[in-house]
Amino acid sequence: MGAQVIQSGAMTGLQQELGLLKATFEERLRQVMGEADPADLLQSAMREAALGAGKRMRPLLMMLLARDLGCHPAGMLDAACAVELVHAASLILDDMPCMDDAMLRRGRPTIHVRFGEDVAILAAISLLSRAFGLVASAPGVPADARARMSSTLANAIGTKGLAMGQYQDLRAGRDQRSTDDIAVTNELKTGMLFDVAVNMATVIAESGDSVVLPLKRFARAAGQAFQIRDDLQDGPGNDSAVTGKDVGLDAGKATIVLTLGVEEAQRQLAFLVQESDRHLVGALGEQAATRLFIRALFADKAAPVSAPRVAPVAVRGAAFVTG
Ligand code: GRG
Repeated sequence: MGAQVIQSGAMTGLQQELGLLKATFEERLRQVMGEADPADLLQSAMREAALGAGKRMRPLLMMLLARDLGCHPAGMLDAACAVELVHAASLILDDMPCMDDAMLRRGRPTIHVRFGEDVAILAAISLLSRAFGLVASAPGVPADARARMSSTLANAIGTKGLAMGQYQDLRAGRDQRSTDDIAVTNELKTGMLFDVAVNMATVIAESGDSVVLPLKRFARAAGQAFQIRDDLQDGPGNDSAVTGKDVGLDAGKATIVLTLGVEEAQRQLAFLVQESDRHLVGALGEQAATRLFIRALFADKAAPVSAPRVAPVAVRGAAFVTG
């Protein structure tokens, strides 16, 4: 059964389930971030970055994957919070004047605009620290699984992951680059947290290679798709009142959208979403809730136009640490 014939009843069921998972996640994240203390600027900046109105795509993906792999989603809660905190730290840093110099994020002033650059940097570091603390002490998860998850997260943040992807984006992003080179950057800065989500879910579920390998391929395709989706939101025709963030910051940068044009980028995106679905079916079967989630995530941007006209964006996974 292709993604296009998934019944709408299944979609309604998913929406209900997602609502419950999201509420459970938000409650745990609020607990983790502690009571508000307006006198403590560092804690306020951390809370603002973590508790702002994000889509929570990564934690929801992790919890749904856990469920599709036969585990209780609650077992993923602290690991899911950890990944969201790493994501929040990356957004703080990405928005700073020395990087993208953004003013608006999730419909509100960016963290450095509101709290100052000094507090923003310290908040990002403290969120990373809290993330590792959560993984190291995740309740109900065996010690060796916690150690593997910590290692996965550590690898994903540094020179084989987000930091390197961001470095390439900032320092080579203004040069003319091949779509393959841009894809590697996107894999590092965006795809890596999809890979972490898959790694953590499969570690907790103790999955074998027949599940892990197709899920890693899924992570690569979905990560590429997600970055194209994000780039499409930066271009003409978007309104920051709708997207909640500055529009036009990518002008002059080498992105898939600016290199191939909006229409071809949409075709590439649709292709990558199909690829993601194919790998999800291979790993989890046709009835997996994760399939519906991914389909819904991209529904607004992956209009099924036609097949890509240039070679599809590489989904090589060359940059990933494992698999
Ligand atoms: C040390 C964690 C760390 C990072 C240093 C700054 C940096 C290196 C990396 C930046 C990576 C980055 C921001 C990539 C873009 C990923 C992306 C598409 C973000 C948008 O994610 P959404 O749409 O945002 O899920 P919401 O607001 O919904 O959570």
